Amino acid sequence: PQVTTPSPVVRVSQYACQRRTTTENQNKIFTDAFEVLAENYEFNEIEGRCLAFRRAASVLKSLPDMVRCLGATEQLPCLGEHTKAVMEEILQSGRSFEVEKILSDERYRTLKLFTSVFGVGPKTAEKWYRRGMSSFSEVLAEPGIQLNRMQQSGFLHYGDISKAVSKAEAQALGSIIDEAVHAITPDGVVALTGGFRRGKAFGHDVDFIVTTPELGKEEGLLTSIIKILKKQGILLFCEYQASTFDMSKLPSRRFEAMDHFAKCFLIVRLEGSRVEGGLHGCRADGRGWRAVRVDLVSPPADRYAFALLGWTGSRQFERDLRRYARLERRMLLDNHALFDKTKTQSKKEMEKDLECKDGCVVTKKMGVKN
Ligand code: 8DG
Ligand code: MN
Ligand code: MN
Repeated sequence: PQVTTPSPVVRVSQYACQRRTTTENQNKIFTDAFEVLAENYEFNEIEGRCLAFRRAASVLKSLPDMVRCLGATEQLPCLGEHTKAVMEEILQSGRSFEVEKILSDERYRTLKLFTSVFGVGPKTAEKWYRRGMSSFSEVLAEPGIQLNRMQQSGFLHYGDISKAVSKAEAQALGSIIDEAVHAITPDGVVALTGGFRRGKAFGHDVDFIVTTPELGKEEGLLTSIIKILKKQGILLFCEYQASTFDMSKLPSRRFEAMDHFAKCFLIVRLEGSRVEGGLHGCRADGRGWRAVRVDLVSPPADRYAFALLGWTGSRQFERDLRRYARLERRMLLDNHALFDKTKTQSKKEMEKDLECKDGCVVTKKMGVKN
């Protein structure tokens, strides 16, 4: 008789940075549903539940196979009752009533539409919705509304920048940035980061880190790149934020999602002739170019590793990496540096951390946003 050995119990870590995850998501049917729920909680400013669903999605994305019965989730971390109830419903009927209700909800649909515009966050979207608007044409026709520069460009290039950017397009932009940087300084460094560095085939933008090996020489690098792109006539939008980085002020008390390095958020005109295999998706209007969102960040060379790690993402991976550093290694990680906390932390803070670690749920009340 055949002896069946039980399949080995694979322990899945509660930390995304401790889980091997491919770009192949076998559990899209669940994670798509979770994302709708998370987003809806985000719109309603219920941070804890939003995070819980994002965390659950991240766990399912790391699994090599699709979950086919609820029993298979027993050993998995970060899946609460609500999450499991949604999964059960999907397993039984292929859909979730709660998710479908949200998807047909007027407020959710409107906020989702408005926040899809570059420069429009949940606050602005909510404001427009409350004033009774539910379409772009209503927003654009409303006399009392002052769009900022970013939002104007967001609407102007909406069709292009809401379309996914392909790897070939990211590479073409890479060579444009590369050329600009090397025209400024021959030893300049350009690294593709964000989703494309993680191996994704498509992205919503293209993220680059640019710097110089010589410390201090990176100052002014971004403004010089911007000048070159402008001169080439391919800069459709640019918001530049100068560096506010000060090593002597680190580590900052509160966890920071954003960093202090010089950065710019751009919309770049990309010629199809520069892209191997042409532009992604066929163009009905016969234009030979498309607009692409590009982010550039420019840390000093000695902060390069931390900036690269921080900008590679995913957001969940970054959150868990910092949480892992804090709770399992007693260290503080951000986009600038890694600090040993054991020397500086008070007893009270230490106890707080231990609570977080055991509970897995990090609430707002604890004052730790991660
Ligand atoms: P996508 O563009 O394909 O949608 O995915 P992504 O590349 O993972 O997302 P992203 O929104 O471009 O962000 C890339 C990483 O950059 C993400 O882990 C968060 C990180 N990041 C920072 N600081 C900042 C910042 O100031 N602005 C933005 N937009 N992202 C930042 O660490
Ligand atoms: Mn990106
Ligand atoms: Mn980005």
